[in-house]
Amino acid sequence: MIIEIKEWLAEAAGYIRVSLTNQLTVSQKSGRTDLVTNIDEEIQSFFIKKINQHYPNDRILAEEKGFNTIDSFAGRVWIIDPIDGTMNFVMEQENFCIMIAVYEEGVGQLGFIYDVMKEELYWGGKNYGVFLNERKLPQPKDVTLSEGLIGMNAYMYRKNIYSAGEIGHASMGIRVSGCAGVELIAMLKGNHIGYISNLSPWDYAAGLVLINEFGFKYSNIEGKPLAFDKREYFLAATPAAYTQIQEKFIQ
Ligand code: 2AM
Ligand code: CA
Ligand code: CA
Ligand code: CA
Repeated sequence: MIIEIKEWLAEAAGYIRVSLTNQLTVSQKSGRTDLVTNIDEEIQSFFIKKINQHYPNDRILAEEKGFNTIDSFAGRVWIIDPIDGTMNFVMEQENFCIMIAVYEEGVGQLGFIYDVMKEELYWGGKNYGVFLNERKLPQPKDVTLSEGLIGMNAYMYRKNIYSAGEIGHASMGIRVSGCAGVELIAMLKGNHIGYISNLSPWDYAAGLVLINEFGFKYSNIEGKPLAFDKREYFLAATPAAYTQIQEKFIQ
């Protein structure tokens, strides 16, 4: 399964890179800053077709076009974000990812975050470790809040939602990439100590499999398990920073 998924990702990423030379069709979803392109939809359809061909009994949860709810997490479930960071895709032509997760009976088994323009695939599985392309990544250090950079959602920072502004000021600095995948990659590399945002299940499903391998802590921002059925405020961090954020700023 891992080899197959890697082949699909390589094919999809190649298609996306070529598509950047053509005119994109960009539409608004809920508003001016919530975009979808023809490529998001084509890439999602590509993966759904592959999964239906090879694993016809599996369920699929994906961001676009009628796949964004699921009746049950029983059996094997694929969770797909065909382009994470669509705004970056449209405006920057970089800093966007393809994300795929495989869950079984609600437990994350495999996660893939592909930074398309850097051609960097971060992937791994339960009790398997985390890899960047073919190289196994080392465990990041358990750094405290005051010692590291933290990724944040710009709106939460600006409005100080759940004290995001104060948490940022207690850290070494905030970073805002506009892409959940890029933020979770920064944690896997040990560059960021955490990430605070407002996310849907396809934004975090793959990343959780990977950060879990490294012992990062994660939950909704109030400390409850992530629901996987709605958008909610999200916190992931090193164990040390997670505890500090919960105790000092949230509760
Ligand atoms: P997306 O590009 O796949 O929609 C930063 O905005 C991050 O939050 C991105 O990873 C983006 O994923 C995600 N996000 C989730 N819901 C969003 C929304 N309604 N508007 C903008 N970004 C959203
Ligand atoms: Ca979107
Ligand atoms: Ca996303
Ligand atoms: Ca998306």
